[in-house]
Formats: sequence, structure tokens, C-alpha cells
Amino acid sequence: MKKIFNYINGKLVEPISGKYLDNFDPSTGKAYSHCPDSDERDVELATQAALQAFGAWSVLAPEKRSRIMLRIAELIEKNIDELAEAESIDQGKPKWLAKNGEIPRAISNIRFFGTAIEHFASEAHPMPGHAINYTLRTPIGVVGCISPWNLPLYLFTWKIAPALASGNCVVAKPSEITPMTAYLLAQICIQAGLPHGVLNIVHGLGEKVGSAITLHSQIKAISFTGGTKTGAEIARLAAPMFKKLSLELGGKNPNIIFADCNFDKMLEETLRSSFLNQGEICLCGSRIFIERSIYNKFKNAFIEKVKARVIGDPLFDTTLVGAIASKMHFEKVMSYIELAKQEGGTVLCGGNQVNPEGRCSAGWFIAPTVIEGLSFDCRTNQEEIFGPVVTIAPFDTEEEVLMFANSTEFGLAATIWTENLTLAHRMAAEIKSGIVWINCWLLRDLRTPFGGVKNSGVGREGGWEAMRFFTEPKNVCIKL
Ligand code: TXE
Repeated sequence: MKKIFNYINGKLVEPISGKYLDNFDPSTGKAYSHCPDSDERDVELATQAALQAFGAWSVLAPEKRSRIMLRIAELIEKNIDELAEAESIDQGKPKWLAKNGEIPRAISNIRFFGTAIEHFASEAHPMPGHAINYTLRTPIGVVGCISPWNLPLYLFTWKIAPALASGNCVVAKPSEITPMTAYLLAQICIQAGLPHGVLNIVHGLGEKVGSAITLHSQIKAISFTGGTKTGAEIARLAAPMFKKLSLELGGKNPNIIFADCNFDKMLEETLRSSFLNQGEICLCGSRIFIERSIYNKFKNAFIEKVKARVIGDPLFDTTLVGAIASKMHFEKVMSYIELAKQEGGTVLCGGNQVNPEGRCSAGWFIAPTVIEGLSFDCRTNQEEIFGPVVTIAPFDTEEEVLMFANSTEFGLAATIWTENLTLAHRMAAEIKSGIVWINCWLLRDLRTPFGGVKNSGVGREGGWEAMRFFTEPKNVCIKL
């Protein structure tokens, strides 16, 4: 059984407890590796290593930090096949998705911020004849990065890259459900010559290791992506310590389809925005609202395509829907399908567990599921399911669909399909979310602010937003 180690002070080490958690392959339902069951003692070791390393790392010339980060990106690229397969086995996603989408995005994350530091500047405010102000933006110190299991290496690097680039040292915790690629990244960091203690990865349970990071007095900022409930718990603990918090939480994103849309393009993208990564992306459009005049046309075309989506072994190139990341999450998603039926929904396709032939016969697979006939305000349409499950419903007016869209506690992303751009701009302005896609989905520019409103989170990642989160501004005013 492959053993995963913590990465502390530049070394791969066992957890102090000597204990390990089973790490499962969701496609087979069997444990295939061991993840450290670390605790606050390992977090303490990691934090001391980060504090030690901070002095030198924070004053290292940006181009030198950049060079090391670009070497890490290069090594990820060199090892893309191994990383993609590892991600697919660990999380259940199709291997081609990891290889063509997620691992390349992890490389881009590191390259983007590894070069951004050479352009990151601040501002001066002259007071003619009186004084001049200049703003210093300095690294915070030791920061905590806690990441989830849906896009493991992609979201792990999305946090540590700006943190490291801006001169901080990091204590990071990947999800215990998908620890593998962070462990492989640790080996790459050693190979790249990342100085000891600059990045420390402590594996283990959220309530043990995650909360120890949140509570550690010398970890001055927390960047978290995960469930809204967990985000609230982190905020509850961190608030009295006045730590900087970046919380990327859940979503229940509307996909609004007007009758005048480019139907074929919309249909193709709506299949992706509904079921990519088994629907385990916080940006997925899980509530689909269709203008009534094309509702039946959409429903028939969509169901036909959904039924044809291949669900099976994530290692096969033909697989479009892989395994659900964990047994617990599998049960959560199945429970929502049951709830939908109790709330009066009709399952138009899917809704059942699938047992593919061969090695995956005991894996955690759910057929892509489409449900209609639910009210906009029922639990199924209000709570995050985070699986291959979407609901569809007709709407009659712009005002009505806007009310539906804005009716949940979340506000992360929204998609609008229409050729009427005046309407699109009007809707985009009215929708309560941090991101709006018009006639596209998941088109991402890393310079843009990324994050949500309401219970979808606090703060923004991406571009200068991320660099500013991980630095402290100080205004110096000099009398002339
Ligand atoms: O994530 P958790 P879970 C949603 C999705 C899912 C729900 C819960 O709906 O069903 O969140 O998923 C660590 N202090 N998203 O439970 O618990 C944990 O170890 C500090 C949306 O798997 O939020 C992991 O590393 N850390 C989300 C990370 O937090 C704690 C993606 C995320 O785990 C902790 C994933 C604690 N008390 C789930 N408890 C998105 N926005 O993309 C756990 N953790």
C-alpha cells in the first residue's frame, strides 16, 4: 500500500502520531494508499519551519522566487502523465480531464503568479507642495492554505502560488479525500530546490489539522476553499484572532436559457456545465431555467444527450462521467435524488447508482441525473448537491427568472444564454453572484477576480486580488 508523507522543512516525513488514514480509489471503492493522520503537533513543526524560512524567502529578489516557481511548473509539465493518472485514481475524474484540463491549469497557476511578482507594484499619492505618500505591500508571514477534494492540484496551486509568489511561507492542507497529487507536488518542490520550510504540506483530517492551522497564532491568514458550513466554522475560530480570511465556498448556480439563444452551442456547453467532473465543481450550473417556448425542445434534446454520456472507468478515454469522490459524498448525492422525488420532482433520466463492468464494479458511480417539476424554492433547488444532478424548469419572464436565480443563499456564478446583448447586460447587472458567463461557461482569465457573494464566500482570488490578499499594505507619508 503506497504511503503518503507530510512535507515539512523540505523533507518527506511521517506524522508524529505514526497513524495513517485509508485513502480510497473511488472507482473501485477500495483503499489504495495511506494518508498521514497528522495533528496539531505536525502543524506546529510545519509552522516553525515556515517561520524559519520566512526571513530569507520574503526578501529574495522576485525574479529569484519566480525562477524557482517556474522550475516547479516545468517539472509538473514533465510529469503530467503521472500526475493526471494519480489525480484520476484519487478523485474519480476522467483521466483525460486531469491531463487536458486540471493539471495544465495547475501549471498555469504557478506560471501566472510566478511571473506576476515581477510586475506587482504599488502606488504613490503626491500631495503637491506638502507631502508624498507611498504604499508598501509586504508579505504577511506564514499563511494557511486549506483546499478541497474536487479539483485537488488545481485548487491547491491556485492558493499556494500567489502566497509563495508574494513572499509568504505556507502551511498547506489538501483534502484527506484526495491527498495524492499534493504529495507528488512535494517531491517536485524538493527536486526544484524550493528552500526548506517555504512550503509545508500537512496531511490529515479537517477538524484536526485544518482547525490547528486556523487556530495557530503564528499563521496570520487563511485561504480556504470548501463547503459553506466548514467555511463558517473557520470564520468562527479565526475571527477573534483577526486573521485575514479568503473563503471560497459553495454554489447553486443558475443556468438561464432564453429562446433566442444559439441552441446548439448552448446545448453543448450546458452538458459540460451540468456534468463536468461529475458535477463536482462549485461553478457548475445545477439549476437550469429555460424560456417556456423552447422548454420541450430543450428537454428532449438535453435528455437524449445526457442518456448518451458514457459513465465508467475514469482511466478510459471514452469516459465522460467518472466516480464520485468519496463514499460519504456518494451517499449525500443519492440522498438528494431521493429528496427531489419526495419534493415532487420527476427523474427524467439517471437517478441511479451505476456498477460498471470489471475493476470498477464496486465503485461509487451515479448516472447523470435530470429532474423536472420542482418548485424554485424547494430544498433540492436551494441546497448545494455537488454531483451529477441538475434540475430543469420553464420560466415566462425576465423578472421571474431573475427571482428564481437570486432566490438561494448562494451567489457564486451564473450563466446566461441569449443573442440579445442588451438583455444579457441587464441580467448580468441584476444577478447576485461574483461571476456571470454570457454564451459561455468556465471561460477563465486568471487576472479576473474570482469568488462569490452571500454564502458563496468572502474575498476574491485571482490576479492582483490574490497578490493583495497575501500582502499587507502600509502607507508612508513624507512631509516635503
Ligand atoms: O468539504 P470541506 P467537504 C461543498 C460540497 C460538499 C461540501 C462539503 O457541497 O458536499 O462542500 O464537502 C478541510 N477546519 N464543496 O466536506 O469539509 C477538509 O479537510 C479547517 C464545495 O468535503 O469543506 C478539506 O481539506 N479545515 C467546494 C477542506 O476543508 C477543515 C469544494 C474542504 O473540506 C475543517 C468541495 C475544519 N473544521 C466541497 N473541516 C468548492 N467551493 O469548490 C474540513 N476541513
